[in-house]
Amino acid sequence: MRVALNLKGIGFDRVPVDLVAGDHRRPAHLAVNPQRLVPPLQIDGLVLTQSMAILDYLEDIRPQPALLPVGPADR
Ligand SMILES: N[C@@H](CCC(=O)N[C@@H](CS)C(=O)NCC(=O)O)C(=O)O
Repeated sequence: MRVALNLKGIGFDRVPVDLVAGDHRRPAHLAVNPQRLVPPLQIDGLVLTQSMAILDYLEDIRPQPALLPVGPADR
């Protein structure tokens, strides 16, 4: 996700979540993602919680530069 955000020039703030320490099970993270998983992305008033959905959303709102080649075979 960070690679895609950087590639597309979309600024973001990182919120470290230490899985080993159990940060993802604490109220602060559960308030963002009750699924207790990382990475969530808060953007445009939304909270996206699945990596593929996040990449798909970023591709939609900022098509260039594209994450994937145009042709199906190249993809
Ligand atoms: N389907 C989710 C999976 C996310 C996921 O499994 N994240 C792991 C870290 S890579 C996680 O949050 N693990 C914490 C746990 O399972 O308790 C996605 O693609 O974003």
